[in-house]
Amino acid sequence: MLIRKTPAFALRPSEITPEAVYRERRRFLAQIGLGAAALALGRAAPALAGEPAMAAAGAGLSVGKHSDLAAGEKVNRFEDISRYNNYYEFGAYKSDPADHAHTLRTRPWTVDVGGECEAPARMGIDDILKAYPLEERIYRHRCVEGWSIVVPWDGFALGPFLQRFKPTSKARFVSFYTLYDPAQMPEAGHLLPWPYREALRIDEAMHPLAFLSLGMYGRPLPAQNGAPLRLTLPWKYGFKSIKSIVRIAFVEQAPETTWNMVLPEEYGFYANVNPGVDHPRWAQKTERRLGEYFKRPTLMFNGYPEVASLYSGLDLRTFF
Ligand SMILES: Nc1nc2c(c(=O)[nH]1)N[C@H]1C(S)=C(S)[C@@H](COP(=O)(O)O)O[C@H]1N2
Ligand SMILES: [Mo]
Repeated sequence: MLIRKTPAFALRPSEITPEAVYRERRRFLAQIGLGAAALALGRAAPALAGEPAMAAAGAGLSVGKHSDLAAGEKVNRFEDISRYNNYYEFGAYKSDPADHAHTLRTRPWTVDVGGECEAPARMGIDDILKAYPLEERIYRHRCVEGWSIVVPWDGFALGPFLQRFKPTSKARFVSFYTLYDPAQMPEAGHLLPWPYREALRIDEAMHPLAFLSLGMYGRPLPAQNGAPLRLTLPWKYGFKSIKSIVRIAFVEQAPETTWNMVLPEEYGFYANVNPGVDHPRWAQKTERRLGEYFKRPTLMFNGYPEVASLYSGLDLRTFF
């Protein structure tokens, strides 16, 4: 069986590359007489608040409210966030999505919303963009592979958007599906069951932190970051934050989710960030912030304790 053989994608060669790059860089700096502290500063210093948006491509978004929900932690540079990605439809290396996702056509784009709801609808992306005032939220993002980033996302709360389709009392869960089009996505067809799919319990989806991102750094999302719209769920491991959504379905039974389908022993439905529960291949106690050298402790719920009440009935040691 696939799962027992340790599939090729489980290796994630990209996880090796950054370490090698850092070691090489450290050796080089040591040779020219700079130590580890200078190394850390060398990458961290340019991440000034105003810089990323100016470096980003595309027309600016009109964003109203700005909320820093990462406790003033330094925002990563746009160049890092748009060139170090997980988007398996475009390849398994961190640089693949940036190199290949330009083939993704984000106009026209529609999102079908249906299932257990009174007002199913198909919405065009430009109507979704106008549905609510855009706000900026600076969130931490923690990937289960052990790296993390801080990103200023532009979009709006997921809950009110879902409410407009009037979910019925049978809507206990909500599913999200990424576009599946091998003509635009060179690697869709290998590795995973497609389309990529994710799901939330309905009360998780309605939590005010659950966010629908349409942009980042004040610009429309780059394709590699999940254009034209993706989820952003800051208290969950990154794989829950599904990209390039084309379909949303309200359902009664717990839906299938991509990584849980492939490796159920490794990826649970909830996938809340929890430093107390290790993934079989990656310890979760610490993480490496992109652009920093030293690891930092991982926080319960990724530092968003306000979601804890959603899980009061669950044993968090078993609910990965
Ligand atoms: N459709 C789709 N969505 C996806 C993924 C993917 O491979 N395909 N990868 C997930 C993972 S593992 C992470 S960590 C985040 C990465 O988002 P970023 O590239 O914008 O940082 O996207 C998530 N959403
Ligand atoms: Mo991830």
